[in-house]
Amino acid sequence: MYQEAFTLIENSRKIVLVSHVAPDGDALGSALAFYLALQKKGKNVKIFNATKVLADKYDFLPGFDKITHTFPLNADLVIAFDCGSFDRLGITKGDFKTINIDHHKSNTHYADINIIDAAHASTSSVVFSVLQSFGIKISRDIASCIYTALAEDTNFFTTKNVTEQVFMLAATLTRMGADPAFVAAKLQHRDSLAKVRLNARFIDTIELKKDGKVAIGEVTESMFQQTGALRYDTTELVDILHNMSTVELGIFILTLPDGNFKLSLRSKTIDVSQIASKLGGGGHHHAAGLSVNKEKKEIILEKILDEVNV
Ligand SMILES: [Mn+2]
Repeated sequence: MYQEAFTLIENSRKIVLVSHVAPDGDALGSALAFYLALQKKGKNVKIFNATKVLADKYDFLPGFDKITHTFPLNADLVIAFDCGSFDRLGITKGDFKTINIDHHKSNTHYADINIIDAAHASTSSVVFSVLQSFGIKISRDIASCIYTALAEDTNFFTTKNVTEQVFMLAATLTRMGADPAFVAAKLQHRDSLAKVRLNARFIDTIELKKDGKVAIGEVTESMFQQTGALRYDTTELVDILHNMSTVELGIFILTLPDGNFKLSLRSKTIDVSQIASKLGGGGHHHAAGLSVNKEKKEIILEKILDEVNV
């Protein structure tokens, strides 16, 4: 499959790299690593994301300023990163071939070539293998992108999929020039006061269900207006729920501008990927998400609670 992907890339004239909407560090780091690698190969390559305002904590990633929000014309190859389903790319199907590089168990294999490996802790780890198989030298900037993605997606090497191999990869990337303390400082020590104030409002909404085994909390549209926080300031809120000692499942509810909802699920043991997939979403065993129509919020919450037999 790596060989097929390599041939397709070699034969393509205009390549666009895309990651999922509301991208996290793994989505951006993976796409940027590939971008830098293809640029070095002399390919005509562009990097696109459908979300117009990206989290500024990623602004230190090499190539961040090259990300465009207008889908380039006349692409003959689109490569998707860290994205489990085509609709999360925020683009329409076109006259181009597709490659899908990901590590989500729930990935729907929507591309012409699908390089999906759920054994990897991050999409960037898959990207590392792919670039090595292509014989591309991993520069310091590429290593930094891959490392950042790996560190963030494993919650700084604390998730259940962190193995000896993950640390070996982190060590290799560090040897190649990634700087763990620099990355940690950029990602973790740059919160705005608005974000801290949003955390406080969110914490006030938390409710426990099922004898404290399920925690639900939400952020409404008015909280953004009250605090000045931005949508991407909410990505870690679900961890506050999941971090409580009695909680097996955290459910974070985010109200979207159109009144619909996005739910993020985090669990300690149960398979939330399966729950989310049944309801039209997807993700990993311990972390998943789904979109919910405004009329269906209570019904979907009931369904999720019914799935939890704790
Ligand atoms: Mn990922």
